[in-house]
Amino acid sequence: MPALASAARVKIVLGYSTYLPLYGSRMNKASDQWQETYSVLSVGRNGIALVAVLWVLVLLSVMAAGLLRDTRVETNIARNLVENTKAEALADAGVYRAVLGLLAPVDQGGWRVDGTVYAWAYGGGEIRVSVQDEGGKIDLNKGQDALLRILFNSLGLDDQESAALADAIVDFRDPDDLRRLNGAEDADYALAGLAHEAKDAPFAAVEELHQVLGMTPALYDRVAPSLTVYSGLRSPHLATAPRAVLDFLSAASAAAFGQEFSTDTTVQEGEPAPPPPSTSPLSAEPEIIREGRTTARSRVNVYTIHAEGRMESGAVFAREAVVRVTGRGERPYRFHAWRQGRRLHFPGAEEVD
Ligand SMILES: [Ca+2]
Repeated sequence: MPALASAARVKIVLGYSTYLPLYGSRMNKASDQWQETYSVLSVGRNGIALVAVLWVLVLLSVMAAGLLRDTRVETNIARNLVENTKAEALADAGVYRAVLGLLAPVDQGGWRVDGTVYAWAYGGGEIRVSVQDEGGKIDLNKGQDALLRILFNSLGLDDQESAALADAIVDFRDPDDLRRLNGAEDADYALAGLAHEAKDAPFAAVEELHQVLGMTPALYDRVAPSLTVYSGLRSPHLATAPRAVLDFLSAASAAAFGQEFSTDTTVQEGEPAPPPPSTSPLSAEPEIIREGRTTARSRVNVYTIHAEGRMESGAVFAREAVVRVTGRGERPYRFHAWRQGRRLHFPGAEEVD
């Protein structure tokens, strides 16, 4: 037993002694492999993690940049909106200041109505206003067809086109359905595929000219500043006529048409061109920066006020209003139209959307 026990112990010892080194070497070998594999895996994992972190950083940077840009754009939009609203308020203030100027006669400090440009500093910006006497324009409801023909002729239309448009305008406003030689009544509008007919009633606004057969938007833009529905005069009051009206009248034959126009005019031949707008600092009171040619006013008492407000940021807003000034009672003036106008007095300024 002792021998067996000894042998067993030896075996056990041997077993251990032979096994343990073996086991140890296996363990060591496995451990080495593991270490090797692990180190390879470890390097791979570290690399992947690094790449992932870099991608996340890139993604975050892109998101941050996008957010920053969006914020900047929104801030700009908000600022532009505020500036544009301020410019609009300035223009509207200019309209009311002009009405005040129209309530007084010119010789008592009242405003001129011949397109003279007034300017003053106000509310952190600048206001420029001009007033045009509607009496100086051609009345769409009263203007004779001959006058309308010359008007379209002077804009480059040939004789036939001019006659057609002039007749179509008269047909549009006259109450009957009798077609003039070159005109257009209901049947012609239907033939042209238009949904509307001739109005057979006076023009309520110059904009209705768009509905007249043969009128194009481009032609309308050119002719509209010379037209009105407020004067009630058969021929324009020349003293206060806008430059466009005078130009076409002077281009026409004075011999043929001169006697058809009213002669209460102070228009002088060869008058100097209006001076350029002043660049000196403005005062808070309206002052003339571009003079017209007359201090006359027609007896129509309806005026188009063109007012523009400009902020220091460059935001500009143009307001156009048509006002009838009576100076009587509780309502000494009444607006016929109130719309956004085209920029005339601040050309080249930054457009703010
Ligand atoms: Ca008619």
